[in-house]
Amino acid sequence: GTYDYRETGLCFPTNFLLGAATASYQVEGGFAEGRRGPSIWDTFSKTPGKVWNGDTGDVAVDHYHRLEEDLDLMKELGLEAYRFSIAWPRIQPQGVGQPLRDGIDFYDRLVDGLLTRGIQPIATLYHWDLPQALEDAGGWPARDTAYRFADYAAMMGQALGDRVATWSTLNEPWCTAYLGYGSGAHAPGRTDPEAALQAVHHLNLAHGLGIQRLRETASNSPQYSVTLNFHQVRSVDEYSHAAVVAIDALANQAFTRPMLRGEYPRDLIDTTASVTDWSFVIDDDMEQIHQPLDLLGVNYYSTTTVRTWDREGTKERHDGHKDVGGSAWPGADEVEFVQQDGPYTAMGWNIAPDGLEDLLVSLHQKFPDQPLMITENGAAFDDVVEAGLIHDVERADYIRRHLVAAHRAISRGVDLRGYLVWSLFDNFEWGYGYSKRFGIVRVDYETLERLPKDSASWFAELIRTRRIPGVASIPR
Ligand code: GBH
Repeated sequence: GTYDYRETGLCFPTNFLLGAATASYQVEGGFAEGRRGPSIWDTFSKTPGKVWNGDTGDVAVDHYHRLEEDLDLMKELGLEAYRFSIAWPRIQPQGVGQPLRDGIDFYDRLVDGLLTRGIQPIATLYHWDLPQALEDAGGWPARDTAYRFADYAAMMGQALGDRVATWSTLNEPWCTAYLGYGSGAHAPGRTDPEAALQAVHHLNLAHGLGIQRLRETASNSPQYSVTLNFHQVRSVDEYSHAAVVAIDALANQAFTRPMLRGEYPRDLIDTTASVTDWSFVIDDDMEQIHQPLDLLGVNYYSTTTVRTWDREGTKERHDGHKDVGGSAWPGADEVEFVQQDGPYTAMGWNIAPDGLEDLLVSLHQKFPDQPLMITENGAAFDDVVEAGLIHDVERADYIRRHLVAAHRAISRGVDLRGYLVWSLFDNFEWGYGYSKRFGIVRVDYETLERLPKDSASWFAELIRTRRIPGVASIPR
């Protein structure tokens, strides 16, 4: 589009929640504390060649040992909400059996520490750190993992259900299924297209069962949600409609349709016909999955552009995940991923706030009664420390433009309840280890010192004034 999203001064209502997000394996460290069991990410990151530089989450940003300091920092920034995830292997080291007291205690202290500081706890049950023992028993392609997840959800509901403001079952099941079992770029690093689709279904089932078990155990009235990473798909030419349909089905509708409508769409069945007949969908699975949600969490970073594959083979296939062996797109063999126009972040992802506006509006059109929340948005850039300060103007500008996009979506009728920046801290960026920094707060990986970047001051000013500040006016 022609609109550049650099408006300043737009105002958000006081009930529009502004906060930040992290995830357990990316920040906690303390990998052997309290009899925590190994997760698939411990195994994966310790397998040579899987993560940049051999980095692991053993220490991460040591949030496990710096909880009080980090809570104080959140308070100083004025965060209204903090989205964190619970490390399943801290609660059940083998993925089954009685919860560990130490694990529960840690999240008890986190939730209480947030509440004392007036910050809403938004808890995600699963942000990719599956107990290794459950992977050994088959992982997400195995139906039993969904039942294990439901038991774990009930345990957490029992432990924290009196205080958590918002529960989210899963973070980005797309990544778990397709990067974990399809492309192999994420733990557990399998490359089996049918296993990826079995994982899709069992993640959906885990979500539905988990919501039901949480509801049974809650003693106040929390909100229930899930977070999905949508692909805002565009095509390059008029012949590529089929490619858009296939990618939209695999990326988006594979989750939204069962969760919000209780069905798998025809487009998904057709796209994956060469891979599976979906005979692992049994009994009343679709009813179990279809549970009302108070919020649908939207993670958004960039857009995706596709073209129907040139069958003469003259064009080079561009797929961000091809280097790791498998495909992240089971059955979509005729889809070519096209290099998109810049500017780009340090991840090489294109910056496109109009994609966020389009995505929010289209979700609202498809699911008109469904309240939405942006549960992740942010950017990695190569930060430079100058005289003890980080003038990360590009990151502040990225966040600013996406907030303008969110504001425009609201004015077009979207029921959008909040915006959480990814991430509060620089942290373990999965396959990229510590080489990519998404934080509004810098972490020095030698000393583990925290240093708020200019984007943090900018974000704090937004929360204080409820108006989108200009980026040039970042307080120094
Ligand atoms: C989120 O994943 C995660 O929830 C979070 O833990 C992570 O740290 C954060 O974002 C930043 O990565 O790969 O070239 O095809 C986002 C994962 C990013 C996957 C964009 C799809 C599409 C571009 N998504 N990606 S490409």
